[in-house]
Amino acid sequence: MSLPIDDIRRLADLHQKPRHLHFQYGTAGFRTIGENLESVMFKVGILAGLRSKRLDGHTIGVMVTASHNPEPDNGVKLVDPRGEMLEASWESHATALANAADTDAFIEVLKNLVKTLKIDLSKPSRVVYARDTRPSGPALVAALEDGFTALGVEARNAGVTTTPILHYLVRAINTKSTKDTYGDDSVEGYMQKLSTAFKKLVAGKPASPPLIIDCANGVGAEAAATLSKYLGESLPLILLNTETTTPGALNHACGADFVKTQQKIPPSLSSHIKAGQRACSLDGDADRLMYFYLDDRSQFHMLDGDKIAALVAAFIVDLVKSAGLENEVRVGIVQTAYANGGSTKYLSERLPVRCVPTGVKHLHHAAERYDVGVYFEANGHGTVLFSPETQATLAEHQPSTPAQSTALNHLINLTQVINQTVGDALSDMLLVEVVLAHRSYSGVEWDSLYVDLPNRLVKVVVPDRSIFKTEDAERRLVSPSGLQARIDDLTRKYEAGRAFVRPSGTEDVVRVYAEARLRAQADELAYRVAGLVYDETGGDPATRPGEFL
Ligand code: NG1
Ligand code: ZN
Repeated sequence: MSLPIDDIRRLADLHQKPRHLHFQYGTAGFRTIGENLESVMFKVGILAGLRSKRLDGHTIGVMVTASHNPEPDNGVKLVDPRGEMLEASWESHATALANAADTDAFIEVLKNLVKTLKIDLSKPSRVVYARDTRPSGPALVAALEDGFTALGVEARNAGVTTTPILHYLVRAINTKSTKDTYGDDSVEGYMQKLSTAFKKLVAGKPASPPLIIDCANGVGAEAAATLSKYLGESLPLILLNTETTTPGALNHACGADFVKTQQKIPPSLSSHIKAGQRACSLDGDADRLMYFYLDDRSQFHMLDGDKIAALVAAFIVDLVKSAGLENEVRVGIVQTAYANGGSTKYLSERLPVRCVPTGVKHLHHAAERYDVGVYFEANGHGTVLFSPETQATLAEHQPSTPAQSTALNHLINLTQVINQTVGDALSDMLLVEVVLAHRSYSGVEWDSLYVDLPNRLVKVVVPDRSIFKTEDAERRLVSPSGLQARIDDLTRKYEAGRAFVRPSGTEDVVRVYAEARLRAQADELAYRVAGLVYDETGGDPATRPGEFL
């Protein structure tokens, strides 16, 4: 069987690549201004179909979103059959297809792929797809659907939903009626699974005061509203920033990325939040989560991905011990260089900690190597993975006391409340609420597990970020030569100073991170390192260091 060239050609002609643009499938898939992405969507439709054929007709996911980016941006990423990110070796195939200049070139690349990857075109191809609430979404989805039509893909439209729900659906569809069944393959199935496990985990605990959720004016607002109905009185939620149809509102002065990068409360929440009341922010596709609270003096306290990892990991370790499984089940943590030094110190005194390069695929794969792998990026993206062996151990273990039995049941329910396919703001939120309820913690006690070092993240626009090469999980530069030594000389002058420079995988910038004992020192170190980067590369004068955060 060969490719349906006529259908592909006819539809490809309708979705021509803009001449001047180069696309790259990076850590977040393809991501750029939405109106430039139509040709990419069409091609991704075909690529997803081919990947499904290559994997024997297993269902592949396609998510149309630009996450925490501003509203004019959009993007697309593929999801592999177990609900995980696309296998890394296919990223370059995606890039090659997206950059084929015209229909002829595109068909050539397709034929080559089919040949070199030995794709059996007679296999079925199945895809499930969804989008977030961005205005550019419908047109892009239409282009994606043309890609499905061109290849004859059996495509299931999951409508407007969050990234993690789409990942859940992919896994649920592919494990349906198997021993690894993940849940019913519907949004209701997801809601039912999470809320049922949550209710069991908090049964008998005093009711929590209401939790404020900043929904970033994105698709998380709809999912959170549905979840709230399933949770009922077990967790009262107050949903704010739910304006999914107001132009320009998405991620604007709100959401998880705003909270993390600005290190302050979204102004839209100020009049709603009382001293001590906990609140959290989702990002635009609900896969990142940031908690925070205001203290009695209205001081803002941020509980980011590192604080979530610390809270959750310690809780799981305690449950493993109480269940009598400390010799069988080893809990470990995965972080990136952006993890606050305070968190790394706290965690490594208690657990094995690994540092990996930025990007969910690195974290996820490293976490799979532990029996229970807890991974969170400081920006609030993360989850907990229980290895198949550990899940079997939990299912088979015979507790010898009632206390062991209770702890074991809690662990089993945690495997259900946690979305193990990908970071999931709503699932992570339930997980945090479980731990807070069990520990009787408010934000204050949680925050006091360790003290964050003041830190600053800045970006520098440079003519060519590809000259920046790193090693040691991106903590050191190997190129441009000599720059790392100058960063080291500078960093040594600051108490508890740490700084590193890496090229972004999602934006055309170089990122500079610095932390130090005192706020003013962290800021100064960040700006001085940014200055070094700027001097090295003759950065764009419009973006001198110190003028951007
Ligand atoms: P880049 O642009 O490579 O720094 C950003 C985030 C990552 C990850 C990806 C994917 C920071 C500093 N970087 O990557 O952690 O979330 O986006 O969305 O937060
Ligand atoms: Zn996101």
